[in-house]
Amino acid sequence: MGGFARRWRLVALALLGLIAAGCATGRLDATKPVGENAQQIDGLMRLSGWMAVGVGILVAAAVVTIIVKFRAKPTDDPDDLPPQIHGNRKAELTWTIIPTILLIFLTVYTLPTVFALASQGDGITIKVEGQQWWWQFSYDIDEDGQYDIVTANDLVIPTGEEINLEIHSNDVIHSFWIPQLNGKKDAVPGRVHDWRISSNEPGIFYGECVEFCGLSHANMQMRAIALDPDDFDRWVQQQYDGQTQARDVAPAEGTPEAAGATLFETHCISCHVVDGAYESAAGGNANLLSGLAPNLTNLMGRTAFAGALYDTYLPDGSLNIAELREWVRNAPNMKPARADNQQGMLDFSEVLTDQDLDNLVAFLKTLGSPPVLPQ
Ligand code: HEC
Ligand SMILES: [Cu+2]
Repeated sequence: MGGFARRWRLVALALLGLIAAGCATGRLDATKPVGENAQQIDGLMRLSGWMAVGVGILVAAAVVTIIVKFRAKPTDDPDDLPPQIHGNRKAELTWTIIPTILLIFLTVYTLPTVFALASQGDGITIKVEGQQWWWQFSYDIDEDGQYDIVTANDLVIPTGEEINLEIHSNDVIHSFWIPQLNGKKDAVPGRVHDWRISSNEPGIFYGECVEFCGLSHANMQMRAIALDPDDFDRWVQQQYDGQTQARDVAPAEGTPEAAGATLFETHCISCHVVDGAYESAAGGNANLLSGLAPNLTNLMGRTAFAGALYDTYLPDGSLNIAELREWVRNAPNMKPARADNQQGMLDFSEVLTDQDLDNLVAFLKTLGSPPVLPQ
């Protein structure tokens, strides 16, 4: 095979690779909308996409036709030029008017969608807080102005409702995106951005921070867990039960859980809230840039931890003790964070003994009950 053919084979392979990479949608997939908002965006994408395909085919066909039809023939005299023309009113009008009509058509379809997506839904309102590098969600279930439930990384929502989101940032600019539920919305410090999401079917839908926000930006993921309204009510009750448990039920003396609780008070309570007193969760730790650390009251009720980077449960349903224990031992090792401890958890590998770690994990296991999963 000659060098020429080999070069073309390489180019073809590279192109194929590029195309294949575009197909690998993974867990973030905007082409499979499950709610009203994402469906509207998807509809627009398809409309403009197919229009572009049509225009592309027409232009390519015209170029090929012209190349073939007007190519120089061997019999042509190279000095004999064809008639030299400047401007052609008909052609100029055609390629001005057609795109104008296409663009007006697209505008007419796009504008109502833009306004529809920006309007408020009739469902519950959830406060979303982005911070380096995890998401916090706060619910005011009884609508008395106080947050009743605060959770992290798992955004649990009822199906069939337009959920209103109030998107905040506690440090730098982030962007909230769960592709199957709606488009992107920035989280900007000092501002509240209204947004909404919805799902027509129960399921787990993956999302991520999509505005570069520092070291662990790629590890700032989340999961929307859409539950049937009955299951959602069960989840709310489960969260309340977890709060009561954390507040009122102390581990029996002399148990590993009790030893873990004591260690937790010594090493962890400066950042984490576990008593269900959610007001204090927002009180803030002065050492953290965001002021916040995940509320752990219902830790066992979440499918993932550390910015949804790690699964709380293994496929067989058992607790992912190995990674949870390693996280408590040396979190920066499992998720890069700034060395000055302004973000993320501290490295406790020099502080806690193996026995301490076992006791702490035993205590963490008492926080809430296993998640309510979509049916
Ligand atoms: C300096 C503040 C700070 C201290 C002290 C601290 N943490 Fe954390 N912790 C954090 C932050 C911030 C996160 C979120 C990190 C992330 O996801 O990037 C976190 C995350 C966690 C998580 C995962 C929670 C979730 O839902 O994602 C667990 C579990 C946890 N910490 C346990 C502990 C334990 C146990 C201790 C005490 C040994 C401790 N933490 C001490 C700040 C702290
Ligand atoms: Cu971010």
